[in-house]
Amino acid sequence: IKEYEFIKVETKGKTGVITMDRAKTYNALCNGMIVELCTAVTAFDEDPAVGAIVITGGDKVFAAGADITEMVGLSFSDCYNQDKFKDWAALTRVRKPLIAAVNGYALGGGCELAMMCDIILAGDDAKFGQPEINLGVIPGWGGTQRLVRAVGKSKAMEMVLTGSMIDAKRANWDGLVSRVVEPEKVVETAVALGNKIASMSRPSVLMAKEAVNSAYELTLTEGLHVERRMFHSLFATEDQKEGMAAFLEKRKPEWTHK
Ligand code: CO8
Repeated sequence: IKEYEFIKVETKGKTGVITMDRAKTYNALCNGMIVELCTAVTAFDEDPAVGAIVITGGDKVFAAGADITEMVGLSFSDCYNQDKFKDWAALTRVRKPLIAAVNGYALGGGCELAMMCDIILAGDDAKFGQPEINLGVIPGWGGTQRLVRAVGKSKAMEMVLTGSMIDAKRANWDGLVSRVVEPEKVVETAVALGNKIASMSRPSVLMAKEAVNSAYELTLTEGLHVERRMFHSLFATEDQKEGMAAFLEKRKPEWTHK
């Protein structure tokens, strides 16, 4: 595993774990950290020994957003000509499930990073918000789009227009997170979830993620079509034969991931 400056990377079982590590700035997402996150996530995506990926900031904080010290002096053309932050798109091209394990603040780009993941687990101390309006800008990494899809227009509007935060309980009610656990259990719960997913047949997992994500992009008719074609195609795998045979023989399946 290569050396990183702003993140720590390890493997726990079959789950790749990426921990943001800039505690002094509440894990503010500097350009270097963004590049490292994308590199580490892509490396895990390509590693056949890994079946799921957890992104966390550890027990205290997830991330307080893009690094404001790096943005304060930018001009319009700095942002526009370089298409600043386009690298983030690498995270949304990952095929393996990404789990965000969130404690403390997930603000601005931190909240957007969590929303780029497939599942968000939160500690009961977690706080989510899009405070960019307080800085004279708006969310720029998908907050105005993914938050609406997660919690609906009215709640997303209130958060984006006022910069107000919601706590873990609200985020759970609103459907932004899948579950809330004790803060010190968030990372281990995310890893356990990652290992559970990684223990399934890999082609089914990848197709399940792709099919669910289609729901964000397609009409219902097209989405159902995509799902059905994927369902059909899984009958070409050895794992479908094994999974169904194992059920009927009342034993655990042994996946070949083929
Ligand atoms: N960037 C840089 N430094 C930060 C950031 C940040 N986002 N957040 C916190 N820090 C630093 C503080 O400056 C401070 O540094 P120092 O010790 O040197 O003074 C240190 O972290 C501790 O912060 P506070 O003293 O403020 O600690 P508090 O406990 O009082 O408050 C908060 C913690 C609530 C997290 C507070 O720091 C805060 O509000 N931070 C900013 C949150 C924010 O506005 N985030 C949005 C940033 S913009 C963004 O993410 C846009 C992404 C899309 C861009 C795409 C463009 C195309």
